Amino acid sequence: MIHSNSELVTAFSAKLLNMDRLGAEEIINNSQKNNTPLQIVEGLVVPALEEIGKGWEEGTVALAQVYMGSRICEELVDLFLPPSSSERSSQPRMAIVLLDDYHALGKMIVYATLRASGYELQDYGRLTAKELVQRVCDDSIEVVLISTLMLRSALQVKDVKTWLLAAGSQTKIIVGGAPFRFDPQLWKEVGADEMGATAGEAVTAVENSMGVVA
Ligand code: B12
Repeated sequence: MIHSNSELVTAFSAKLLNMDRLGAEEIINNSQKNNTPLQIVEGLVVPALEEIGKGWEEGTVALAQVYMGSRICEELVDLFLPPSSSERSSQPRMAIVLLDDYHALGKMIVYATLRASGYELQDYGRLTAKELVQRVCDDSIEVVLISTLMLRSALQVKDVKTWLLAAGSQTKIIVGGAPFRFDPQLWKEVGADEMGATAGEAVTAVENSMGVVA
């Protein structure tokens, strides 16, 4: 398993930093022999991008490299995460959204993972808090998954919760993304019902909220 293989993560980050898409793809292809797609995402792609992000904070990596690295990952993840499961469950009515943020990769992975795990859900793309509340009410969504990578966006979940309650909606909110991993109490502070630190945990969070919804 990739788990704890920091050398492989560093090798993968180096390919991303050099914008060597073929080299990055080769590492993923080799990893597929002993790992599930989700293990590759959680054990290789996420830690590599975090390593690159640290480099950016420390000033050793340019924003263009962060951007290109994440674009390469988006393309590769799209290739190897299975698009769907044959046994789809459409219960409860669910949607996923990127809330006023441009960090799209996490949402894309959570969406693909849920679909691969048998859930059907709508992809709302990127919306503001106001737009999201409108869509959730119009579509009678029971569980909404919200991805944010910036703190400013994470705090807007509070508005979503307040406006949903004001509209009489009982929709459960599941949140995830960097701010919620950095501060383990934040999901409660913004009024979410569940939080997932990884795409795998998104599946558990949906199962938990189904218990609540039923
Ligand atoms: C790649 C990246 C970018 C890329 C994004 C490209 C893209 N298409 O996504 C680019 C270069 C564009 C970018 C831009 C910026 N970025 Co940026 N970026 C990152 C970086 C390095 C990695 C993010 C990433 O893609 N990770 C890989 C994915 C797969 O992981 P993930 O999103 O966390 O998702 C996983 C889990 O969190 C979870 N998950 C995610 N969503 C959800 C949802 C649910 C419901 C559940 C259950 C789980 C879940 O599952 C996923 C898979 O395991 C992070 C650093 C970090 N530590 O996260 C900074 C980071 C998020 N960026 C940051 C900032 C500040 C910016 C900019 C403002 C920089 C600037 N000055 O211009 C801009 C803002 C853009 C905007 N307007 O939104 C900050 C945010 C800090 C804060 N407190 O708000 C971070 C944390 C870096 C830092 N430490 O300063 N960035």
